[in-house]
Amino acid sequence: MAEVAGYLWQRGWAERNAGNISVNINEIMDFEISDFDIFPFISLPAVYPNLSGYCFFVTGTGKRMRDLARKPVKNTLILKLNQEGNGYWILSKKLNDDNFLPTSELPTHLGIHQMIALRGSAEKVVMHAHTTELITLTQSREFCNEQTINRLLWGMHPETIIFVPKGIGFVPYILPGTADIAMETIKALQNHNVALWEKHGVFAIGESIGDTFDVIDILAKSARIYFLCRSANMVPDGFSDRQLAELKELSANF
Ligand code: 2HA
Ligand code: ZN
Repeated sequence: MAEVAGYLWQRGWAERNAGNISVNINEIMDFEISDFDIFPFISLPAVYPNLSGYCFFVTGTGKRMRDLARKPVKNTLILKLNQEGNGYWILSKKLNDDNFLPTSELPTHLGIHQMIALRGSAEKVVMHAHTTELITLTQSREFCNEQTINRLLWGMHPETIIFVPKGIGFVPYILPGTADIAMETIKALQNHNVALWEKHGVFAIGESIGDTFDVIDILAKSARIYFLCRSANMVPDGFSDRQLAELKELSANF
């Protein structure tokens, strides 16, 4: 997580406290805890029954990716949901420690992890970043729909359709941190690995932190090629439908 947090900062996708990451570490947290009273307990505004007892490694609220890159322990926490799935203990802090809370986007992160648990797929990581190139696209109505945005991004570079064959799901602007944006993001991630929030950033899911970053990086590269063409006063040709179909076929064998 520290390595990728450094990349997010270097790419300019994590200004100030922007971005957050959560990892489902349930499979590696297999020890028993006898005394939960020594840990801070926080109630959740929603219930996540499919995450009952689950453990997550998450970035802290207000923490900076550039700090996390150097000092991961000081900027992250480990939490464990209770049996009801409506609250959690912060296992990495004692009651009298200098506590901080998980990311402000926790409702969206948990909602996504719950969707993954329900369908039983292998993704463990949820990553949010303020990917400048992709945000820029959403500043124009013209690109604020899945069809246009995916056709454009796939057309810029062969790897985009190979590694992101499902494209991105588009989420129209909603106030961040709310139950509404969580719901729309979960919907978008049912058939995509990346959801693009209008005028804000991306939410991506993947099996490892590295792979999740890679998908965001590939999409941003496509957007960058598009903008470089436009700023050189060129209208990019993109790939033809036939070329894209051929690449998609190739991706199926990857
Ligand atoms: O973690 O990016 O959307 C800060 C944010 C909120
Ligand atoms: Zn954000």
